[in-house]
Amino acid sequence: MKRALITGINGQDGSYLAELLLTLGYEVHGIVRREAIEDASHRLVNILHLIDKLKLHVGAVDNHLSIYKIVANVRPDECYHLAASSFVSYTFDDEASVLSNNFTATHALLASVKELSPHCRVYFAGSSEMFGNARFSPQNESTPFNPRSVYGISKLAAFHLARNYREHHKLFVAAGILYNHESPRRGYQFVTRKISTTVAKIHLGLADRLELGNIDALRDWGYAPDYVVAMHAMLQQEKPEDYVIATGVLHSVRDFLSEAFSVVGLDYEAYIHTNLDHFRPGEVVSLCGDSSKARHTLGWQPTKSFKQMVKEMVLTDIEHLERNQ
Ligand code: G4F
Repeated sequence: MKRALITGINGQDGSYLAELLLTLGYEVHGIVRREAIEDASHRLVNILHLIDKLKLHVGAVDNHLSIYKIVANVRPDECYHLAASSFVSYTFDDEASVLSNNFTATHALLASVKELSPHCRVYFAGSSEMFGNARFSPQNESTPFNPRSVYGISKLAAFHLARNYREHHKLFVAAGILYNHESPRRGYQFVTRKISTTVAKIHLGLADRLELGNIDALRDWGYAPDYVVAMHAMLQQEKPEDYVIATGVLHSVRDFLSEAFSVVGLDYEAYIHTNLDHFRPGEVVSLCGDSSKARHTLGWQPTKSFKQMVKEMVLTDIEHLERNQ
């Protein structure tokens, strides 16, 4: 039986990945913060349905000793490093935590794996934010990086570190350069979940407006459960490489709004209020991914359309709210 260790197991991607690996017969270990264990009903909500099947370890990913002890204890065959400060807006306000969480944590994990489990295969979660203000569109694995946020910079620094461990220490480290990916488990601060949950509230008479920033911003939005399939596939290849994972289709926040409100038969224009506080100082313009390499090498492809995904998010939020009313 293969043993996998997931950092960020209680997040959107971590929870879908844990489900996938359990289905494939893995022993699945995850690292969570002590606060999360103490407030499990909120902070472990994405994995509560799996909790009896998982082996959770309390630790802080940016603390070398903590990670070292967990890797020594688990001795994983595969390690998926998903934990990160990932909300781009917050990263404008708290640069030090972002750098520490995203860079130091990657170093702690790679260094521990190198010392203790050098045959372990590592997945590093890179991001389209590393391309930032990209000079070419769509972007692929050869497109030059040009990050515009501290989040993008921290991910890019960690990505280079991961490559360095691959090239100099011969560790099997594969990196996914993932574009936005959403689902009913997306954090509430991200625009898609903010919209789906507010549409659900409006439909149930619990809200009457939605405040947003730039609704003409464009994103390449995919479906999170599809993206964890790609992560796993990357670690099953003969050689560790980097892969862009994206749909290759751009939609605006306005498109998302229109689809989401149409699920409940409403016109979004009647509910939207612009809040300048939600505009970004360094907005990335039209990041769109070319995932030909992943499609060709991994046999990967998206399974759900944008429209189907938006519908699932809105309907799930309505169901959650009705259940908790
Ligand atoms: O949902 P968002 O906050 O996601 P963003 O910044 O694109 O980042 C996500 O995807 C990246 C690429 O995979 C990841 F690296 C990152 O960790 C994260 O998962 O914002 C999407 C767009 C932006 O253009 C933003 O300006 O929506 C626009 N937007 C407009 N009004 C808003 C709002 N975003 C948020 N969060 N809240 C608003 O009210």
